[in-house]
Amino acid sequence: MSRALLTRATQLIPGGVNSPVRAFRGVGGTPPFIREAEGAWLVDEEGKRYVDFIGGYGPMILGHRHPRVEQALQAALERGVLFGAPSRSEIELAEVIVDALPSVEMVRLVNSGTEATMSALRLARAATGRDRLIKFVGCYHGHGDAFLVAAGSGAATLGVPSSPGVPAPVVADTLLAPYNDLEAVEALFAHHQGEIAAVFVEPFAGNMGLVPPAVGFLAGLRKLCDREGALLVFDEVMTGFRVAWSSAQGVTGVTPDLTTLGKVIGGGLPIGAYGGRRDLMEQIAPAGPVYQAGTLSGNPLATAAGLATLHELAPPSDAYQRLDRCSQRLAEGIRAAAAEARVPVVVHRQGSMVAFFLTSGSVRQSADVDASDRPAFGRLFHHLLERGVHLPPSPYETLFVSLAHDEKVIDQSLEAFRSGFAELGRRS
Ligand code: HOZ
Repeated sequence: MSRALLTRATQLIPGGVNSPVRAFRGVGGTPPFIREAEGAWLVDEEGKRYVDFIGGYGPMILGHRHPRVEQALQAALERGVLFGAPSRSEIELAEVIVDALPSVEMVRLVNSGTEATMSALRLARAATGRDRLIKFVGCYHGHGDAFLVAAGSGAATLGVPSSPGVPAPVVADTLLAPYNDLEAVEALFAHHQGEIAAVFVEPFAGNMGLVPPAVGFLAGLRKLCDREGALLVFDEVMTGFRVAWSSAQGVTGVTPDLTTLGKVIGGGLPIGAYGGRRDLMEQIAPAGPVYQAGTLSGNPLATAAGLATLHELAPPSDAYQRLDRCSQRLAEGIRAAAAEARVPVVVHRQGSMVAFFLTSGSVRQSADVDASDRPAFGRLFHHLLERGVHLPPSPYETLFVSLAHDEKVIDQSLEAFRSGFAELGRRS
């Protein structure tokens, strides 16, 4: 059935999918077409059930069809889906964000993470009067032209980290450094004195698997930006309200000038946001001259789903402790399963984000992920899929655990990991 649907989809939609990584190019084979989802489970068109570690690529932190989110959506639906005029729920969502993230004094809602980072870049350039930016190889900040250089996620999976159609002059101002390499950043600042508007970074890189910042890396970026008059922009589209209520900036204790958000703050509906210091955000139109707009921005359904999701996560709830416990069980279980089969593996976890790399070396930057055994990842992926465990189909993506995952679901998944690693072990 999925094969027939893919054939039909491919006639109409490029590659049969509306986002490249869904096409399984990194692992081969045919993606199951998903008919519905509930809690920690996806159900395909044939009725086969899968433990879901894709989590919608991050937003589904409560699991699928959470009753509180459904009620909020139902109520919002009854009030109307789009006003083209200001509404109360936009303020309420902004209040929650500003309250949780002290670095964010003002926030603008947009429709996707891509929009958020593009807009933050425009603001950074306007505020500093400089054009250049630094980004890290393997970090992914959406598909905006300026960021589509050495990008992670689907771009890395497909081997097109820098896309045709992006004019050379547009990326001439995008400077690259390896993730976790402070010296490389220092050298770029030295070489381009007074020219760099901003450093964009995923504080926990989640688009090359999951790669944590080395000790002192983010604090070092903060220091360099302050010294050189550049802005530090944390891309927390993935990590925002995912790794902790205080997000990556709270966990690391490093304060960015601007933050981009998305995913969790929309509870599964399309949303993005960027925010930061008041003096910067007041430069955005109509408060200031930096233009950015959107017909659907602050959409009532997205704000309703986002608010309901955030209310479930907000302190004093023990949501993050519960997410931590389950995710730790998964991470430790993967490590143990690989060790039992003598398959070299590196496992990283931050809150409910988990990644594993089939390699014996350490993983500090995207070149380390490139060097991992990607064909073996593909074999393990399909072994798991057959047994009803659906990982994101690429070693450049992160697994997401939700509050709907419990010990039973994790243990069931680990059973499949154990047999999968055993098979890999037998082949090597
Ligand atoms: N940042 C998301 C996961 N790496 C993007 C998902 C997608 O490209 O579909």
